[in-house]
Order: sequence, then C-alpha cells, then structure tokens
Amino acid sequence: MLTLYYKMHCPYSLRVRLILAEKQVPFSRRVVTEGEEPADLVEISGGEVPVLVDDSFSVTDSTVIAEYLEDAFARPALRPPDARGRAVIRTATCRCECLGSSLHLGKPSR
Ligand SMILES: N[C@@H](CCC(=O)N[C@@H](CS)C(=O)NCC(=O)O)C(=O)O
Repeated sequence: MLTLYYKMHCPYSLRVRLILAEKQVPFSRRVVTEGEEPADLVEISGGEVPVLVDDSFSVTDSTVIAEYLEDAFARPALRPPDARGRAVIRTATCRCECLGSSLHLGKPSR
C-alpha cells in the first residue's frame, strides 16, 4: 500500500496527487500541517513534502516520485514514448520548478 505525505497547498504535492489520480492508484493520505511535521516524516525527508512510502520504501522529491510512479504503474502512461516528447515534458517541469523556487524566494523567474 502506498502512503503519501503531503501539504494541502504545496504545488509539488499536488503534482504527485494528480499523477496518482490519473493512474487511479489507491493510497493512504498523511496530510501534514506546516510546523507540525510528524517525526517519521522528519526522519525520512527532514520534514519536506511530498514523500511517497511504498511499503517500507520511501521516495522523496516530486520529480523522483513521478518517475517512480511511472515505472511502478505503467498504465496509463503519462510519460511520452519518444525522446522529443520526454524532452518537452522535462523542459516544462524545469520551468515550473524554477517558477516555484522564484515564488518561494520572492524573486522573478528567468
Ligand atoms: N524539490 C522538492 C521541493 C519540495 C518542497 O519545496 N516542498 C515544500 C512544501 S511546497 C516543503 O516541504 N517545505 C518544507 C521543508 O522543506 O521542510 C520536490 O520537488 O518535491
């Protein structure tokens, strides 16, 4: 059984939740409140979300979790089958991450 630690307004968490929804993968929810991170989450990731736990195997970082879910639950495929399609998706992901970082730091994105 999968368990997802996430925060309600976290865009990285939302990304993982959308993937789980698209793939219709059941999971147990551990909704984390800012400043009240549970000890097991702190031990796994230092308190950062999202974290996916598959039995006793923990996966951190939304990009790595997205890759893990694509590998572990192949259908429906969300990753394009060709190199160019994957490059387009990775570029879009990078841009979103840069934008997210800029928002966190209060700096404009490039
Ligand atoms: N690179 C990470 C970023 C995750 C991230 O920044 N999560 C924020 C919430 S949106 C967080 O948990 N911050 C608290 C902390 O780092 O302890 C990912 O893609 O998962």
